Amino acid sequence: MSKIPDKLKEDVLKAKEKVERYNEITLVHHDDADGICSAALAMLGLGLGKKIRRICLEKLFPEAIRLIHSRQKSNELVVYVDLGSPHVKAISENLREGSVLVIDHHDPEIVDDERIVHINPELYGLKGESDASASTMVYVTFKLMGKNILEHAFLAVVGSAEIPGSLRGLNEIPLNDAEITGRVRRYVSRTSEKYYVDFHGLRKPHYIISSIITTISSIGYYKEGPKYAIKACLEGFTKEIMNFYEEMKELRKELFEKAFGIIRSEGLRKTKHTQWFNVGKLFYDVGVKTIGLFTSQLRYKSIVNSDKYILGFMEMNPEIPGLGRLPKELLKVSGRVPPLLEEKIRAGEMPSIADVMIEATKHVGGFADGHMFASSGIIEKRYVEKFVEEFDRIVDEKMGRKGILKYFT
Ligand SMILES: [Mn+2]
Repeated sequence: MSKIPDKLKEDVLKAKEKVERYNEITLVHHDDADGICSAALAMLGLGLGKKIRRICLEKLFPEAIRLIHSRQKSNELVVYVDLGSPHVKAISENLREGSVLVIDHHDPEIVDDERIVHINPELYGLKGESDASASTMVYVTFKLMGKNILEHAFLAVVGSAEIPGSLRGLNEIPLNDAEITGRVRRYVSRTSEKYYVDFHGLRKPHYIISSIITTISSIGYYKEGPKYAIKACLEGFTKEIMNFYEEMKELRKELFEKAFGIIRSEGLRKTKHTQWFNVGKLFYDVGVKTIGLFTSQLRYKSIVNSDKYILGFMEMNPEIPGLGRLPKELLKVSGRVPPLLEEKIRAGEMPSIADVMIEATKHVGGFADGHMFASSGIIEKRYVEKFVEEFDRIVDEKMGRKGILKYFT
């Protein structure tokens, strides 16, 4: 059982003081299952009676940070869950009145600002990608505050499904609590552990519940999907919500068929190191996660060249539900790699797709994140060709550097 770090206890005391001092709350959360479960747990911890305005974001756009804090009142606390840590500097710069609580597990920036309480496993010497999901951090925070959320520990187990392998570190705290309340059963075999969750009566492994929640929330992003997903966390999958889930699955299937149709008839556009396509406004009314899911599926198709990075673009609906409109015409880009290229990246013969994409987006005023084999970013629509050119150039540059290094090491 993981010990609770002293620094975390100190930060929770600071958070408690903020939560008690402010009577208006804006809760900003991510749109995947971890973000949804974090939001549901935060609502329970803050008190369902409290006035809470909720904003679900697919990405924490700089413009969104500006909008959120330009409207913040002096009696208002903005709580970020499952996002915010990588952007605390921007949050601090935009913060004018009121305070902020960030509870996240993504790689944090560090900022010295009394108005911001920042809770993140990485700040306590733990790992955000394995020791704690955001929902675990939210659960532990409110548990330490003395809030009665034991009965909802299972939500943190569902949120933790994004962490690969067995639940370890701080994730074991909600896991053990959920076992005590009988909402989760752990099955241990020689090779793995499985967690069966009693999700308001529906008994399924935690990753299945997690994927249902993500589909509802992200495919349904512009259709109040996040609201339904949080409602499901608090009340279960009612018939109404299950119908919505079926509709979203059907919608995704239709859109994917249409997108494959476009690619089959038009082919992929090829450059030295990339193969790319743009579905235009086809995914305009579903969440931007859709292009990532679609591009992932494309990796195994015969139309794909096994040596080139795959880049999928979609036009993004600039309206953020509950917040406002982003000022520019933006594209979401998802980068994936075919299996053979993945081997080359693993062997260090080709550069990590995230490394290339982070640099390439910067050159056109956008931003990106990700890891060796998958990444995503946002750029302005007018820069798509330039971005692909930059991508090619940066791959060459990184390969060249590696080429030279070979002789010296
Ligand atoms: Mn997360």
